[in-house]
Amino acid sequence: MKKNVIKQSVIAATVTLGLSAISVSTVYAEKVVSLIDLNTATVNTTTNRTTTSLSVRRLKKTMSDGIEHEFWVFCKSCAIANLTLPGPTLTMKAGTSTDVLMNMMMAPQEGTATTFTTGADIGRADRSEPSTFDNPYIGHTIHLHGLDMESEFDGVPETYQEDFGGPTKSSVKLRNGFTYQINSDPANLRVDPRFVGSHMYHCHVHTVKHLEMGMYGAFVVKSKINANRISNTLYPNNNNVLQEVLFDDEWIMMISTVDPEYHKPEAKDDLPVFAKYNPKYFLVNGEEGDVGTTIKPELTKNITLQPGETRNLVIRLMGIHSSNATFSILSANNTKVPFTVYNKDGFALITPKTVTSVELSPGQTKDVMISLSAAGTYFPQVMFGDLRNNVAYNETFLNSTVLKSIVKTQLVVTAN
Ligand SMILES: [Cu+2]
Repeated sequence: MKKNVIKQSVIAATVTLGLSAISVSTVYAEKVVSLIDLNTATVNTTTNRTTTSLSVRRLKKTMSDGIEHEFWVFCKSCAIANLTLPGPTLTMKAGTSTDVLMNMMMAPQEGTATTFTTGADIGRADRSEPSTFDNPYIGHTIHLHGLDMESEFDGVPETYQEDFGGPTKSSVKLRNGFTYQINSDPANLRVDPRFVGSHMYHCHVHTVKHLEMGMYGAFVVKSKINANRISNTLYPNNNNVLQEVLFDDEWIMMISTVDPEYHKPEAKDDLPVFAKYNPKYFLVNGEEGDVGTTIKPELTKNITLQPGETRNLVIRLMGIHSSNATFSILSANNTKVPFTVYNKDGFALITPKTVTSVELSPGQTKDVMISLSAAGTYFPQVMFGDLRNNVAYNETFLNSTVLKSIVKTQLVVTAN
């Protein structure tokens, strides 16, 4: 069949709700998370491959109830002012290769800090007790969630083949840093064209604790043919002609939860706290929702339409939460607006599905698209529910204090 490339998707639900045009004088600042294109990173002169170096730092964050909690976040430029939860968004083209260096340098993790001054450990800092390196909770890794990686580069300590000596949790890779090769050589294609879509990366050391502490970020695979392809699949239009579906704008929504018990310094090793998860804070892009009808600027997306223009916005839902989540888009008069799901877990659905809400389980991603052709304001929102019974969290859940368990965001479409 003829490949017909057109800009506008015929599959995505075209939304013309006749919302009254609003005059928007305020330009909100969407939350800025740094974007690292792994393909344009510095070329390492020894390996001749692009190399990006990530580190880990502590970030103190004051939540909406005024309580400060500690997080651990990935960073590239790690001055305190640059630290974000989630960590930087990583993007690369399918069919390319790159290296990501996990450069340690965060202390302490789960104990008191010591900075080493001698031998090969100079400058390295980690906890001082116990004095052995047998504690599995020293160090960090980068795990590309859902991508096909060789176990050596998969960031899962339990399956490392350390120095050909078999798996060990006290790997030098965890302690001193390690270069993860993300390859796409033809013989061993690991980031292949099927992966075009949304993925996530996270630390896989003592995963429950380190995820909870904030060690995650978006990993977006783009098509080499056209970076604005929503997937590498061609879809039939109304005339049964295959065509690519392109987006114009993208909005990442990293969905996560916080149980403060996990953030206490004493929450380490395998304490009983890890058996019971009771989130108190619910986050989209590291931000709690606001109360009532107020929407935080950080949770606002602005789209401007030129006369007669339709723009396709892909919303990349990434679930790194430890609960259930339901995503929907509300109109200004509270009706659910349809959108189309194209990818699930970074893989194209055979048939895109137009719906008015989607569920997102822990570890899932979904790429959904909405076509915008008229001025108006939409309210994409995430409702959180208990993983054990899918009951929506509310203020009296299990007698614990739960804050703002619906995170409302805002999509402001302005027509020129
Ligand atoms: Cu970690």
